[in-house]
Amino acid sequence: MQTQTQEKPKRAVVAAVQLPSVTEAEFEASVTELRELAKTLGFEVVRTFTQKRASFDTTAYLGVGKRQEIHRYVHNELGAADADQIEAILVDHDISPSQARNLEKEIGCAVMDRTMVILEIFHRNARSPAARAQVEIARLGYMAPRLRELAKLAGPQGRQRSGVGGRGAGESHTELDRRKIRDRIAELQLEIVAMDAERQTQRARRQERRSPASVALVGYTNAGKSTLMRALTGSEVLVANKLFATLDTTVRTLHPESVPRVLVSDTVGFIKNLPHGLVASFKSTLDEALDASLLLHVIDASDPGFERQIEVTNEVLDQIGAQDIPRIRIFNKIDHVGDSVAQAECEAALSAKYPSSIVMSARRPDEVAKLHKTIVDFFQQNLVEDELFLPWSAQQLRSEIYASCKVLDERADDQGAFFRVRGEPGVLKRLREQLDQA
Ligand SMILES: Nc1nc2c(ncn2[C@@H]2O[C@H](COP(=O)(O)OP(=O)(O)O)[C@@H](O)[C@H]2O)c(=O)[nH]1
Ligand SMILES: [Mg+2]
Repeated sequence: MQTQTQEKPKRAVVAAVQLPSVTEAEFEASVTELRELAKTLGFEVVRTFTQKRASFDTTAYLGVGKRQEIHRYVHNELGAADADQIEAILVDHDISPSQARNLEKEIGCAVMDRTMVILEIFHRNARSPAARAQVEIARLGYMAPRLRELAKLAGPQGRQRSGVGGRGAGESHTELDRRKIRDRIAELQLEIVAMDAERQTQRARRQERRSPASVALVGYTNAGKSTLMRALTGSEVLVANKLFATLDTTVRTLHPESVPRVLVSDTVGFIKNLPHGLVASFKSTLDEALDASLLLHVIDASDPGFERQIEVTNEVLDQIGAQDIPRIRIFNKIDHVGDSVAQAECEAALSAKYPSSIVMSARRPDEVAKLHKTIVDFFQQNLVEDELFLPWSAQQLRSEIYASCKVLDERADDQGAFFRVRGEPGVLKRLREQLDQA
């Protein structure tokens, strides 16, 4: 599990070429998404450079004029706000190793393309062994053609990619030749098959045991999952648009605490413009949502494409086997939909079309509190009422009862105390066993 990183954000610029076949809206959405993805990796994107071209420049993706402009900016000749160094240029397409190398040399900072950025996010989010293996396959698939070209291209120096991709770009893989990569992919695929079987039984076993009440936030990047997570778990310190917020521990307890205690987890976000080769690793990284007993599907109501996004999310959740997990749809960012009249209209339309959904803003504490209550209510449905008897001789268990159940009533006679409680069946069973032994 990851812990929060306190290091200073690395500064980066984003650059993108708009081809004639791409509409303004599509282009804007893709670039915005790349900026969000960069934030997830801990970059502060200080500037975005765009350019319309009939095709990508074969030498270095961007045209020569744009390259010079970025060079001047990166080297602070345009009077950038402060002299902090810009560490990377993130480009919104997949570029060839020679294009990357030329751009890197010319501008004087590391280059990451879209796939590399996404791979690094998946890498950080992959928890299960199967997800890690799947991400490694995608990474090897990404590296293989590049290694070939690099080897041809540049001899020894060409093999040294910049450090920004870190584990993402894999200097350690540069010495692997094509055959080794193919063998490694095959080996990983076999491991995944074995792990799949293992995982099914593990999951069944876990479900049998008293499964803790847990909620997973799913949805597109930028929908507000991490913001909601922080709002629901009370980790306010991290809010205020902190750049590293998304890197913090991704499992927390619902706050204020409830009976039963509810765990909330953030999952890797869906990506609008997901390169085809990354679909499998995305799904397997999302896989941890399967451990939740309730899914909160977060949707950005202010995004014009949200309906299509709902469809895609539904499809993928079905594909990973999450179709039976209860789900609540949350239309977030309602505060971001025009003025108050427009917001009211939008809310009415959404509530009519999606009857049991929640329309809200993660920025409104009263609405977050309502969502908190909805979640607690959901888990309290499963609670059962019971009566426990605590003999005077076993008073040490008294605090245990209060900690793990909701005590509705307590009365005492000369033998001990009687509690009328509500709690999870498994918890009550365990308490009874303890009381019997006492
Ligand atoms: N206006 C508005 N912005 C929000 C809301 N929720 C989140 N945001 C912003 O949307 C951006 C993406 O949020 P984030 O929680 O990182 O999204 P994630 O990718 O789903 O985790 C951030 O800049 C948030 O501050 C909301 O309800 N209203
Ligand atoms: Mg997030």
